[in-house]
Amino acid sequence: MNTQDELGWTIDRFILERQKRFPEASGEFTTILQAIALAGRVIASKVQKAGLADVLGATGAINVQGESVQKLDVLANRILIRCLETTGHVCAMASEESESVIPIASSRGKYVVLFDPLDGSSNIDVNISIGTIFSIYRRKSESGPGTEVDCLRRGTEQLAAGYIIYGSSTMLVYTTGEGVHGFTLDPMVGEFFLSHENIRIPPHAPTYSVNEANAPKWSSNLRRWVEALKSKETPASKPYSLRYVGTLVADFHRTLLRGGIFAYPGDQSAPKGKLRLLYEAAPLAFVAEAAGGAASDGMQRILDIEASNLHERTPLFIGSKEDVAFAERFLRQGEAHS
Ligand code: P6P
Repeated sequence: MNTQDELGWTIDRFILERQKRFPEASGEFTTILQAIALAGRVIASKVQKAGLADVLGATGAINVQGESVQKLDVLANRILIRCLETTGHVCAMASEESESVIPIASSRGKYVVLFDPLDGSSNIDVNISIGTIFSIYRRKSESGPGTEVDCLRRGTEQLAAGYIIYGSSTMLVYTTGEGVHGFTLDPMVGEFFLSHENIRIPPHAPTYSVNEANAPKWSSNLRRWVEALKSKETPASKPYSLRYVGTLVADFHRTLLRGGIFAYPGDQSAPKGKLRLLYEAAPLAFVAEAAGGAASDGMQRILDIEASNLHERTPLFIGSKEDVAFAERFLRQGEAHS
């Protein structure tokens, strides 16, 4: 794309331009991506002034994850549902904030959208980056409101996936499998403009991102992996630095652009880790692989895992291909009896 175009490539122009390359592509799918971009703009406007408006803090409610629900979580969830249901092309949604599938009444929609409306919400009140993660599938059922059958999918079936990061700037990053593209919100114009075309993740980089406070609960293989990262025997042939924001979208975005590895492993108290397969790990895995990276649960490719329930968790190792492979070599060793 000629990004020197004086108008700039808005996400709408970009999607429509690329849609021309795929004559069979329906405008319906494009409309869904545009609805997500609209939701992102509205959520960004709420996040940017969260400290001023009465949207900080917790609602007092506890969500299906057993976590305290922050007001912006609820707002972001409602905004995404509203933007998507009005497209008329979505037959069902699933959200971290909703215990069960959100069916869209009398829908002829052909698509399903799964999302974490506001990842990292515990960081809202201390002005640390947060994000929205989304995943789009074509429905499996024939007609009518979508059901769990439409939502419990394998990551390789995704049509598109991406995230919006609300940070020093607001960026929307997505892929349909044909490259990964980033758009930065110009708040003066209220539009996302192409800023990072065809993002490629470096094959390795000397950065790892994991919460080492959990190390006492880790397996011996996991501990050996992290110790190896502090030696010169690494894919980058030098000791790695630790960077950890504590918001998945922020830690992943840095890893996508600069390389390295993010991990949220399982441990003795949570064998499947903390992160969700359907609306956190799988969409980011689609983005990582489309950018030339990798994503694994330590044993298998994230995108090959078929979900058996909406909110199931998975360990996640994601980032540069060589760094993920390096981690897998340790994790696949027979467990030492330690
Ligand atoms: P911990 C945020 O609450 C989140 O779900 C992810 O965004 C983030 O990667 C993870 O939890 C951080 O968890 O246990 O390190 O605080």
